[in-house]
Amino acid sequence: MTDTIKLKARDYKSAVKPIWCPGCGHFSVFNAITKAMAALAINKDDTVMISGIGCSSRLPAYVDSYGFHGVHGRGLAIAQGLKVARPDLTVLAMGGDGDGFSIGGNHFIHACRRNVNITYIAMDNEVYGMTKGQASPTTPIDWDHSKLTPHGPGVRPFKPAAVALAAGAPWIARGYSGNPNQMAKLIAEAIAFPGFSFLHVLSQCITFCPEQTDWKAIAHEREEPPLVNADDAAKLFLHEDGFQTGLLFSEPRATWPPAVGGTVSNKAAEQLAASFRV
Ligand SMILES: Cc1ncc(C[n+]2csc(CCOP(=O)(O)OP(=O)(O)O)c2C)c(N)n1
Ligand code: SF4
Repeated sequence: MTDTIKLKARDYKSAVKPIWCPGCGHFSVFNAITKAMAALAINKDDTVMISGIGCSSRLPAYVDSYGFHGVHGRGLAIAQGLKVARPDLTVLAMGGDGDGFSIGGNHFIHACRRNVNITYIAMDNEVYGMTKGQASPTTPIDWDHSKLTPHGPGVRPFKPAAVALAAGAPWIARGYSGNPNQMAKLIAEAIAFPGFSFLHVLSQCITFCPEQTDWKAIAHEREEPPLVNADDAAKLFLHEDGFQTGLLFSEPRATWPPAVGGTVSNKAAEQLAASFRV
């Protein structure tokens, strides 16, 4: 089936209803994704959402496109493999801070380095929401709400934008669940960017971190244009407060895999597909 009429954001929602807690920031990311898909008039049949495991990773089920709810921390591996095999598809990977920066941290680093043309949306609520509120890699050092870390995790939080930059990500932006229109714009830009686009979203977990409603007063849109030089971006990411939103860094570079004429890799993919047929 090919879409022939211009679809609205709601047309990109599947019949599956989200089971997130009322007030969860992931609703906002979901709405922004469907808005961006409508703005770009994306063909659902050519689009795939891929995730790991977590509350945030439920998102592909709610979008009326192809989807793959993968294994914890492995969404990026699946997404990159798919894009390499089917470069014609629009591929979005997504998940939480636990999924992407803890168990999936190595995939994150190498996805930034490899620069396959996909979009990665990390919904960061600084906690493991699905497993009931343990500290994650981005939890503040003194967050003392979990019985497992009653005095706080005691380790410095991971800085996703700084790590992405150091690993070679060519496009880095930050959104906030309280600003869905800005997020929709960023997602559309991320999809259009020719390379690995990393969107770090501050997405509140209202259940285990109710104090994150304070983000409303802290998150602020960056007024300056995106940085185009990694040295400047390094200074920004190491010293900023982490609540600056917008497109922060963009420096396009060659994607992987390099063009090889197509026939060799297509043949390999055809042989692999044939081996699965009975
Ligand atoms: C291999 C493996 N280890 C651990 C788990 C348990 N587990 C499920 S979701 C999750 C963390 C989810 O946190 P996050 O990715 O931050 O997403 P959120 O639920 O906060 O959106 C964990 C540890 C699992 N499913 N598989
Ligand atoms: S536990 Fe937190 S992350 Fe999970 S659905 Fe509820 S509010 Fe969202």
